[in-house]
Amino acid sequence: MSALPPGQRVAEWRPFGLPRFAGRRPADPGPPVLAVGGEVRAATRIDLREVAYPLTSQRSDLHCVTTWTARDLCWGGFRLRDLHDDLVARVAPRDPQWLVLKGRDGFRSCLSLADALADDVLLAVRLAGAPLPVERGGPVRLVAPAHYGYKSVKHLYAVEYHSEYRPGSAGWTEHPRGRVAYEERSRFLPGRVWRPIWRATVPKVAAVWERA
Ligand SMILES: Nc1nc2c(c(=O)[nH]1)N[C@H]1C(S)=C(S)[C@@H](COP(=O)(O)O)O[C@H]1N2
Ligand SMILES: [Mo]
Repeated sequence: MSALPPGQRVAEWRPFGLPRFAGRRPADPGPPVLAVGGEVRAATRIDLREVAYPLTSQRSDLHCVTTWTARDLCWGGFRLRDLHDDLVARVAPRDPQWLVLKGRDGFRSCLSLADALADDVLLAVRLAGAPLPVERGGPVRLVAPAHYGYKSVKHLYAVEYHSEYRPGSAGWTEHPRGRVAYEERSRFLPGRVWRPIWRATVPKVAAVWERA
């Protein structure tokens, strides 16, 4: 197994987010259909039950910015790059630099397009050999293993192209790139300094989750 990135600790596979989202579940997870829009000439919808992109599987770790890591998760799904390649001509994004990703619980994030086109960025529809359960972000979620977990939006229903970075639900605390290898946990302070600050939020999020 690969080494743990700086500042991370192995944890049990645990569901997590920002405190205000930890207790939420989408009332209706809905079908695996994505609305594609933003700064485009023509918006469209993609039904993932009908696409011809190759289904791929991968084992990867999930690194939450609060310093826990869930190891060796076996995802199945489509490469985001295949979706992008398919879409570019159809929606004609004007100056695509960033993707805004939206989840049905109201959570959203923003990933640079360059990062989103990496081999290991998936639209996951399966986990451990079964359809992705709603607790893990079903019916479809993003998986971006090289980035902190806040980029891996669960219950994904919309993908938008934008020319500029738009902060997600974590606001200014979300790093625009959020690369784990560079410990881009947040802005303004080095990642090392953010470790204990983020870690201190864990009990609160855990309590909210337990109650939900
Ligand atoms: N829709 C949605 N996606 C989300 C979140 C959320 O609260 N809502 N939390 C994010 C955070 S901070 C992390 S660490 C991962 C956790 O994924 P898991 O619940 O599968 O462990 O989901 C990310 N995606
Ligand atoms: Mo997280």
